[in-house]
Amino acid sequence: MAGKGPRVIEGASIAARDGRIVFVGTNEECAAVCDAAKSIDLEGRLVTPGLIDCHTHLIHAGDRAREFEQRLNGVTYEQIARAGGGILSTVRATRAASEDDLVHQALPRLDALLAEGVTTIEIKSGYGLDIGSELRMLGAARRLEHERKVTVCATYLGAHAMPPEANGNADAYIDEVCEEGIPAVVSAGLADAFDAFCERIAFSPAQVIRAFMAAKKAGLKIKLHADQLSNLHGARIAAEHGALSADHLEYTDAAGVAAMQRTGTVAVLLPGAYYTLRETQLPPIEQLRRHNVSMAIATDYNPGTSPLTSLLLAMNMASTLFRLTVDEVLAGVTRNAARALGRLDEIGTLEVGKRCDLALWNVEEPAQLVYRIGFNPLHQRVFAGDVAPSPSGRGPG
Ligand code: DI6
Ligand code: FE
Repeated sequence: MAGKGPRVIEGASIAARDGRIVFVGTNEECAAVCDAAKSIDLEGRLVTPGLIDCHTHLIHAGDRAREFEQRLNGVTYEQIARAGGGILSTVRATRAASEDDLVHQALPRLDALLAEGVTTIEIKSGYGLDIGSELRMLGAARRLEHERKVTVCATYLGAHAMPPEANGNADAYIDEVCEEGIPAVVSAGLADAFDAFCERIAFSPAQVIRAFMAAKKAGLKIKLHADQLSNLHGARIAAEHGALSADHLEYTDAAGVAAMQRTGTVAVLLPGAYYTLRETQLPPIEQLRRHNVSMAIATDYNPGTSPLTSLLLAMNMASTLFRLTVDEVLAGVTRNAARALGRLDEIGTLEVGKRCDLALWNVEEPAQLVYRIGFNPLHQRVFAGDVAPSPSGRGPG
């Protein structure tokens, strides 16, 4: 697939030099212009850009299996959160973990994603909620780049939940995020973007706006967890402040969609959280489509509401639960996911000049990637031109 719409080129060749794509076209055209030092015959396999998981909370300690059980017994996510469980139980475990612990606990989750052809992942902080712990989470996220062949985009989710020591004073906590947290992560060079959770159980629109202003002033891009559980007009607020993306969007209204269209804010859809929470309110897919808002799909991997480390399953859910087409799903984990990270000039499509991040699949057509459930047809992953050993252990060719 290359160019504007997802487009399948039959009998295609891709050439790369120094980690970048230098040719995409037909085999015949390639034979005329390419002088390959090394070539691999993919025997008709489908090649897509390396997949991009543009919204995860991959770094944390502990898990929330108990809480999962409570929810099965009828307790709601909101009730658990208000009783000091939920996000805060992960905060306690994460604060107690070293950076090494955080890296080691995240690696199996990362490996599950890489095994499905993911080459770029966004990772948020937000389970530390004090400056030291947030920096440790972001440091651990960055370290994953040294442990594996993957690009990590790190996001400071300083306004995820209120830390217990804030004693319910959200305004004072937001002051701390603005005056100390943002400057600390920026001077450590540990974050590309800032994110917040705009919700009744988290932060109000006014508080989010205050944090956005500080983040933008410090040179961070912004994103927002918007309208997931109720409509606080998060999508509109995100768009009006120039956010790269507004994520979740189950309760977004027409004004929110229109605002996103005006500013080109990407809609990041997270069917894993929708599924886990047994949500019934669908994001406004048809309106997003009609307004040409770019839609991305991500796992939202987190221990509470989306313990999902399969982007392929998120893709299947996006089609079955949200009714996205195959083309929309593929764009959602490639081009539009790149856009949601502000990296479309670098990754997300197969175009000359971009990094040669590829997923090579044991399928012939894109629909086969989306419709299977619990099956991984990855043949090989290519990161910056580097062919990783295939998941089955077979070499290339
Ligand atoms: N929305 C979510 O779904 C997650 N965070 C957020 O802002 C939940 C995080 C958790 O429950 O640990
Ligand atoms: Fe999230």
